[in-house]
Amino acid sequence: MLKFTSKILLFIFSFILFYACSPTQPAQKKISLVDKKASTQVIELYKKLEAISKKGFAVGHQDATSYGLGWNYKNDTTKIQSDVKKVTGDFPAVFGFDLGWIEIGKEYNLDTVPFNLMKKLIIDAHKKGGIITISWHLNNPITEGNSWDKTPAVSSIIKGGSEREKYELWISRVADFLHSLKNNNEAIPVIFRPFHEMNGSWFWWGGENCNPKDYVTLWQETVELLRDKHNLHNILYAYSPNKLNPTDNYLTYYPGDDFVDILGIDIYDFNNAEDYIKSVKQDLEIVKKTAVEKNKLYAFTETGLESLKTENWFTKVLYPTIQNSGICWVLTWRNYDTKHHYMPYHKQLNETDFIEFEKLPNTLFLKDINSIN
Ligand code: BMA
Repeated sequence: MLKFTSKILLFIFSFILFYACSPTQPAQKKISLVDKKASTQVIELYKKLEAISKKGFAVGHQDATSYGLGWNYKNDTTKIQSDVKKVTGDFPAVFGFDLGWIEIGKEYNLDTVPFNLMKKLIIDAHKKGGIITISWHLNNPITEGNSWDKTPAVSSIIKGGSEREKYELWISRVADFLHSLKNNNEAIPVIFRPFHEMNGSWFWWGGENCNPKDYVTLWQETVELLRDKHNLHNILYAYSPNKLNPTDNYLTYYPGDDFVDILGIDIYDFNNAEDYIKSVKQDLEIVKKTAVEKNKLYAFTETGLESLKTENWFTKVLYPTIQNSGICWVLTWRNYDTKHHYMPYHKQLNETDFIEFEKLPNTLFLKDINSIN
């Protein structure tokens, strides 16, 4: 038997030898997720997003398969369609859904998508290799008005608040839905993006309607309810403020490194390409810098130009602005009707431009992300 001191020397020697022989590549930074018990699929999703960001960016669409111009899945569940697919021949890589109204026990969300069909579409998107991102336009818990009812409510739903019990019930309904997302008995990994655009004052959880301290508490307690009380381990959490105004700080409402997996931002083009390009460039630079410091991924969580009236918007406005930004994905908002849509459809002004956009080297649609390992 070796003597104790010899054992220590042997250990130190093996340690030095091991590192001396290791490849010279810099050590990969360790992934640190909000959920230390995150499923293998969640870890794989995170790595996939990282791999995507090195090749370009995944292209996403809100309610991509739920409805589009002239069709609605709930009226014909025999085929799964998408305006993006109709125009380009491929599905988007990211599929956005919204859980608004699940909290009040409705059978359909605030945009009339039935939750049982949403579940089918999420499972289908996952089976296709797509990435799922879920927002939540929840009602105001004080008034039961919608998300845009500005009556302050956040302090009432955090621990000790008068509506806490109601909020816990609401969360349990969200949890039940997220628990039900299964493929071959395995939980489908999703990106959850609640309480978005909190630096604006249009939702009850943001700006003048809520103070940042309570917002952070609400976020942290929401994560704890989903992760620890409801044992959900299929979630990545995304934080997404709206476009930063000159006095805004990206981190004012930041719930902390232990409560956020992906940094995001929402910026729309309000028919002013010049302003849009400037804000997107400026703000994505801030998001990138913050994400790099924190060793987290980042994404352009919502964007678009309502009705797409600017010609060549995708190739001339969006693409050059985000091409080298390092985002994992960009998601445009929903195609509701001819006045409220953010992706082209057949004969829409930007149809051919979007076909060109799909062919560009950095735009990754469903087939493209399926060939990334
Ligand atoms: C908004 C609009 C609304 C919609 C909401 C949630 O930006 O599209 O019509 O209800 O998103 O999807």
